[in-house]
Amino acid sequence: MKLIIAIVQNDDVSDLVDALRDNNYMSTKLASTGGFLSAGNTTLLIGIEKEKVDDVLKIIGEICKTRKKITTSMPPTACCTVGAYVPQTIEVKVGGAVVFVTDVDRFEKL
Ligand code: 2BA
Repeated sequence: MKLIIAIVQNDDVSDLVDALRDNNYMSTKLASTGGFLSAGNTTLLIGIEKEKVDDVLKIIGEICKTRKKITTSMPPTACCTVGAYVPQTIEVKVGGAVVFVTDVDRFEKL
């Protein structure tokens, strides 16, 4: 058995969970926050048989879209600042999805 951990953008979650359910794949949604943008995203846990991993990855790839996000650079620490700080904006591409596939040693429903 495998566990797919998929970090997806909140805008894609509803469609993705629906598509997984339509294909008889169970998933668990966890609210999460990206370390770089400090913005909310969603982590899905999907436990499945090894042979079905590619099918699930295909569904994720079809639904999760790449988007551009604008973020503002952090101000330097007060100790080193001389004069006014002018924030810089940075554009980053987020997604479609960041996916980890791991082995499951044991799966039980107790
Ligand atoms: P965030 O950490 O908020 O990152 C959002 C996007 O910012 C990333 O998109 C990437 O394009 C950019 N980014 C991240 N760190 C950066 C840096 N040090 N310098 C410049 N740009 C940077 P994605 O790569 O699509 O990642 C989307 C979200 O997936 C991430 O949100 C994070 O929550 C998660 N993630 C990505 N890689 C991960 C990893 N290796 N381990 C755990 N979570 C990861």
